[in-house]
Amino acid sequence: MTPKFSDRHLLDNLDALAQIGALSGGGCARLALTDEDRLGRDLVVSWMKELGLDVRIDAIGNVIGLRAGRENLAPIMTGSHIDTVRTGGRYDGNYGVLAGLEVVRALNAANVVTRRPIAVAFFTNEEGARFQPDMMGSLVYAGGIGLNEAYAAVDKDGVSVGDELRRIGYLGATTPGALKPHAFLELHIEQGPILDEEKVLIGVVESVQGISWIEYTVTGVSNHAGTTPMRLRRDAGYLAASVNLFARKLTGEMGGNQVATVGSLALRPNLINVVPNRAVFTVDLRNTDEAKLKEAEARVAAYIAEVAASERVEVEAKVLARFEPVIFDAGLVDRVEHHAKALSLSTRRMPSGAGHDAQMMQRLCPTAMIFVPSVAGLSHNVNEHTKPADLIAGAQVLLNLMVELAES
Ligand code: HGY
Ligand code: MN
Ligand code: MN
Repeated sequence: MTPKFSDRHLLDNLDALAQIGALSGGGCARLALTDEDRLGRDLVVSWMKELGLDVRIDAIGNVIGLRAGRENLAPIMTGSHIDTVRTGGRYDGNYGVLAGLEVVRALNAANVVTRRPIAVAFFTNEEGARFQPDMMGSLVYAGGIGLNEAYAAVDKDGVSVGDELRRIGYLGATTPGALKPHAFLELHIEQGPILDEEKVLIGVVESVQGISWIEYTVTGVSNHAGTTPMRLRRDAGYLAASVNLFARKLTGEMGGNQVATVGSLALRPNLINVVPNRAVFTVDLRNTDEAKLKEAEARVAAYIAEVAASERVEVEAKVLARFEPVIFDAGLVDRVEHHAKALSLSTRRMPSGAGHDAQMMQRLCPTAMIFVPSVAGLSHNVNEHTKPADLIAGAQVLLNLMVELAES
């Protein structure tokens, strides 16, 4: 008999977690390793302990709650993240972690001990909003970067990951990745408009698109806004602004899945009557096709070099994150589709436009993702919303699939 779970707990816990770093409009802000993140971590750890999970914190602050199985085998793991962006919604990441806890609650309520252990995890700094790269905790877990490289990452104020982990009390003792799952599942909101527009209930995620994050530092010459003729300007802000326009034009020319975002831009001295002598901005490029992503990167770099020469400014580029597209395990993707259809839920196969911890876990074990619709495709926005019935449906698919895998 496959256990059903209590809808109330999932919705109530999502609500309770969203109160930490609450934003008007219903979202929450818990940037990685801030005090808000610590409070969110403490709350979820307390829920893990209430459910009888053996809670382990690893050396990059990933937290794993383990439920023993009948046999001491590699676990079936589910998880996501509970850190958010500054304009975070309440479902991004949080939903997958809390639904994982509901899988445990349902098994406890049904007094079911599965053959394999069950693990529920949240990973450190998935968002990459404060420290880069994103998916940092799962990347360390999967052996993608070393601990020291992760510890050395600093935010805009020069504060490091290592110091912040220590400060909030989450620099744990276990070795990241020591617990290698037999399979990994991540339940997540789509964060895009496809399922909502097509009125489909479950996204069967086959892949995650490639991600390129580059920070550019432009150095020009500050000058008087009124007296300096245009021919004499070395305007750092002009280059930054023109890259944004170029990137938008480039996506139109390339078509397909190519997207481009200049998400952060800081000018100095940032005054109305001074030609900026410094601009620091980021370019986020993504594509499901690695060759096309490389083409987009090359065209942006060539454009920047051209404008830098004509504007006589210096440009320094720093790669903040670069991940190739990831294809999930085909057999596991099929099982996601099977369990959704077995619940008479409409499905469609799709790539993920957003990055996720699952894309790192696929390096370690067969991995797949389950999407539920985002109303109007909104995410990284306080008005992010998914209908309660859709949240419950996605969690039931997760539960049914995990029970099947935990008996394998
Ligand atoms: O940027 C992303 O796709 C993820 O939210 N870190
Ligand atoms: Mn997320
Ligand atoms: Mn996110």
